[in-house]
Amino acid sequence: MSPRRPRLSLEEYEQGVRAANRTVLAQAITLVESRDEADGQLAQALLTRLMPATGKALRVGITGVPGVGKSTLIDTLGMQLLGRGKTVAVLAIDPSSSVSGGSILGDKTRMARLSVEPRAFIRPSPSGMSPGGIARRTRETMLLCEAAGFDVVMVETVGVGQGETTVSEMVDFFLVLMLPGAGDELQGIKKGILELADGIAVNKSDGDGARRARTSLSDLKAALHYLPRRRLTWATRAVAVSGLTGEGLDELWKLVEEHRAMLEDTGQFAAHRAGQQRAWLWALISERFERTFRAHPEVSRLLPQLEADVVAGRTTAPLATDALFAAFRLPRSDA
Ligand SMILES: Nc1nc2c(ncn2[C@@H]2O[C@H](COP(=O)(O)OP(=O)(O)O)[C@@H](O)[C@H]2O)c(=O)[nH]1
Ligand SMILES: [Mg+2]
Repeated sequence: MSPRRPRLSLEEYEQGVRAANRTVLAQAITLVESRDEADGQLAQALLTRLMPATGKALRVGITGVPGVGKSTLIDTLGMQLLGRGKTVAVLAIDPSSSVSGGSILGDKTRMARLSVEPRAFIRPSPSGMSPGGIARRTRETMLLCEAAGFDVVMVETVGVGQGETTVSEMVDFFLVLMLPGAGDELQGIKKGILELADGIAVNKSDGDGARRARTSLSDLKAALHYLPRRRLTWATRAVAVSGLTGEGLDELWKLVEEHRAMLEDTGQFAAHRAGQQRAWLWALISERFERTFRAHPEVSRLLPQLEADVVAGRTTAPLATDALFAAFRLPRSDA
């Protein structure tokens, strides 16, 4: 950890977070994100203490290509929710800003109204090196925000690679934003994401875009009939919205609430949250396992050459994996 950052005591972190002290909450998130081992131990102790205070927020994941209007929509929706007496935390994960932080600033200015509201909290996080563009500690950050008492936690991510799978595993409602007229994509890359979506919003349905958005919406609704359902009790629904004007956001939020009520009424909510916990466990196991594996002296000695051989086609990935696992001295998993 940076020597300039004073480390608070466990009690100070706990009390500060519980009291929704934003400075302490931000410091606690930095602690949780830290790769320093002592920080990691303190972070785990803090999460253990705060666990009983978590689980009460509505967790919403919002995904879509850069420029689709996620931040703008979150700003407007967040303001509407504040108007209804709710408190809102936003975790904005930005894959492009792991070094400079440049576009993170962009995100904060896109949420210009929300970012100055005392009952809102915005945390931009660089996704860094995590697979799929997910910040390494998004789950833990979400739990800290819950312990601070936020009613709604929104996670903004760019739908790239495997990332959206992970976010859909963390949230209660997974919303995919689309642009009007992006119909072709329905057939291809977007299909995988759409199958994970609880709701889809065709955004920028305003001005010149309104007509195209309506057309897209009916295409989308037709296409949704052919997608496999994620659960029997919920058919993915689509709405047209404008994050800029706020048009359709009421309907969108009703959808989120209806979905939540459905999970509770059908007794699926507890299982859903249990699934999130299980996914968290396995994410941590995978992460630690990979770290341990890479740090193994023999593995780290062989890895650069084997990786280069695989890339150049001199050996195959399965053979290289065999060699590495032999080096790691583990019985080979025949999966
Ligand atoms: N017309 C229109 N433009 C929008 C809307 N939402 C966002 N934009 C514009 O689209 C651009 C990208 O928005 P942003 O919220 O940063 O997208 P993000 O990358 O998905 O977070 C900005 O120039 C916004 O002003 C909308 O609902 N309607
Ligand atoms: Mg954004």
